[in-house]
Amino acid sequence: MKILILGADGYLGWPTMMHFAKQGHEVYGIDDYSRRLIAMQTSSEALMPNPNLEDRAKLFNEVSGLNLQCRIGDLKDFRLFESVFSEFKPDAVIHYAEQPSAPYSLKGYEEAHYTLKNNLEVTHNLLWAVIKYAPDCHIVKLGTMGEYGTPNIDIEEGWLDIEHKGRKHKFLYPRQAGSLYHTTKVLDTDLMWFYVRTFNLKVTDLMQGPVYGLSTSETDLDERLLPNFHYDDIFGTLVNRFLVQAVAGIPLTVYGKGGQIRGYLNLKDTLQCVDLATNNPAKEGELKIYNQLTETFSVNQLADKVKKVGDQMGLGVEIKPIPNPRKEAEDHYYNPTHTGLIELGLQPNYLTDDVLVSMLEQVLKYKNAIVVDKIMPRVKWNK
Ligand code: USQ
Repeated sequence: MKILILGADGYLGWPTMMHFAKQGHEVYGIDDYSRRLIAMQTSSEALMPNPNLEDRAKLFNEVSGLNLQCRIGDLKDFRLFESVFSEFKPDAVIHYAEQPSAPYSLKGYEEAHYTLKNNLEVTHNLLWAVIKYAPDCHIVKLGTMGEYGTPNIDIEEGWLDIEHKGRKHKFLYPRQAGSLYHTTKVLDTDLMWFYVRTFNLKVTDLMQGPVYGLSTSETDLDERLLPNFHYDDIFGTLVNRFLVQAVAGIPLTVYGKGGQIRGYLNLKDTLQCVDLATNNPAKEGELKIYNQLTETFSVNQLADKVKKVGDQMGLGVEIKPIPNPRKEAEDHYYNPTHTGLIELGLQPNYLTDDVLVSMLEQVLKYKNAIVVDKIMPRVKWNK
């Protein structure tokens, strides 16, 4: 297949580029380096040095012999889509090109406005590029489990059958997100559903939970191919942050009561899921939705797991709850269905002690690069 990856320089985008090339596909990636820029502006740089996208592509070519095409540009400009679609004619587009940080989206007006504008305009431009230039192209869009929020009923896989006054209808499962970033993903979903039912597009929406890890078959080829691994309060996701805190000797930053439950997955499983979704495309006029997670944990359970393994490695890990900077439920029901991707063949890599040990060993190699000032929450919206 000809696969176009939007957001190719990101934590998920870069490993996805290498993965699809390894599977024998023709891969083209686009990125505007906005994550690198925001990281610099907010002192939130990643732990390991990451060569720029074109240099990474050259390195990957040297170690694997495989070719990655790259382009740096802003997908808010529809002319970039027009140029790439007429040149490359993708069979599938993997869309990661969004501002992905909940704290950044609520840092202030400028950041909120940027997140809203960037995320919706890129999604909307993509939909029109497909309508105009490649109506058969399958869009695989990264959504988020956070779109659903934490309702007091089971979370279904995207849709809900409603019976009301004796009549039945199937609707998108209700969404009520906990940050502006997550809300842009809800709005994306509505945009996609409108264009799917109106223009018969083929779209798969992957409702993903927080991802952890840095190892994939391809990143293991060379340290310089590692994804951008963040541990700061802006881009760092929970497990990655806890690993770095354990190594740096900083008490694990449990926010509030620590009863917040989310559905987590290993970076390796993100690649499996995106691969399965791409190889099992939606039909014309279909919006397929999968809940992309492999297991659920509360913040406290994760802190305990990291402490147990860290202590066995002699790190002397402490846990210290701090006031929650976010407005979110700290003690709630959470039971999301996640069978769709398993039925397609997903073989989960669970968060075992061995997986934690190997991630801690990787982080230990970069212990001296950890900047402690990046760890405590600097953005608060729980006023
Ligand atoms: N949390 C802590 N301590 C910390 C950091 C986070 O207790 O030091 C808590 C948060 O309050 C939250 C949970 O851990 O309850 C998860 O936080 P997170 O920062 O790992 O995840 P989140 O902000 O929700 O966002 C991340 C990605 C986002 C993706 C989302 C999936 O940044 O792009 O969409 O995970 S989900 O959470 O399912 O919506």
